[in-house]
Amino acid sequence: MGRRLLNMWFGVISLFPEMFVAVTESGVTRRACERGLIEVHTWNPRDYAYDKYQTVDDKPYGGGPGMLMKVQPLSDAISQARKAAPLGTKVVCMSPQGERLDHSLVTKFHDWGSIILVAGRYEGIDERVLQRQVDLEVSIGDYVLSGGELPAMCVIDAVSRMVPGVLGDIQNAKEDSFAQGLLHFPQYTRPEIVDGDRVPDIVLSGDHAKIRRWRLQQALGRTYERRPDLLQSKNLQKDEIELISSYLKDKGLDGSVETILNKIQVGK
Ligand code: 21W
Repeated sequence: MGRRLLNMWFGVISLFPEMFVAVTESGVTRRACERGLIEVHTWNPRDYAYDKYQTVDDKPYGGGPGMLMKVQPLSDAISQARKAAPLGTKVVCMSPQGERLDHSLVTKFHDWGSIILVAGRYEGIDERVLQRQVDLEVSIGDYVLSGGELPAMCVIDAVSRMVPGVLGDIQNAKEDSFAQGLLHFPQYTRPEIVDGDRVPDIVLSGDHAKIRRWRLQQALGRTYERRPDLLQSKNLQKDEIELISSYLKDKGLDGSVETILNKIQVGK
């Protein structure tokens, strides 16, 4: 039962395991499954509900709208998944109350080598399941979804991209924009002109040093304009500030170094 080093094992607890074909049957994650670079296994709490109606939900004590996932079927599904998982596999519950998913958390999950993702439905999960069987709660952002399945698939997709071989030789996860901590530069493909809109001359120049410099300038400038929060922890070098300055001046905006530093430190 030896998992080849570097590959990733995903266990999923869900009342809708069929949703996970979105990762197992499409795109790079499908190829990763076919080549054994990732494994996605599902356990359905419904299969561990033994009453006539296979009940998996119940009313909240203390009242309130909606239903909760009841303890026993969910708890048994998690226990079964743990038995099949590599020893020491952590259990992560997708939850609006969780820590926000970002690139560093994705990297941490990849380093674990295996993970069990719990996708909840209804209005939530009995707190004792979280206390007894869950190591960490993770949210994908401050908006309300109908369940934890789409967030779990976000984790599977993002972590899978870090597994060597999943992206092929061309692409390198380390060059992905969030690995760099910057937004991506603008990209263009044929044709050269679309309704009079030209691809920038530099990109067509064939001067790769210049193109690299322009892309860095665009990545820094866009990050400064759209996500200044990403630059706060980056400790920008003088030449990087200069690139932001020239980016802003090219657009007819205030490119003074003082304004730039101020916006980055204050954060917006
Ligand atoms: C959402 C369950 C909200 C319970 C009426 C008014 C997992 C998620 C989820 C869900 C509530 C994630 C309420 C970002 C998400 C998830 C289902 C609580 C209270 N009811 N990341 N207010 N967003 N969502 N509802 O929704 O399971 S990770």
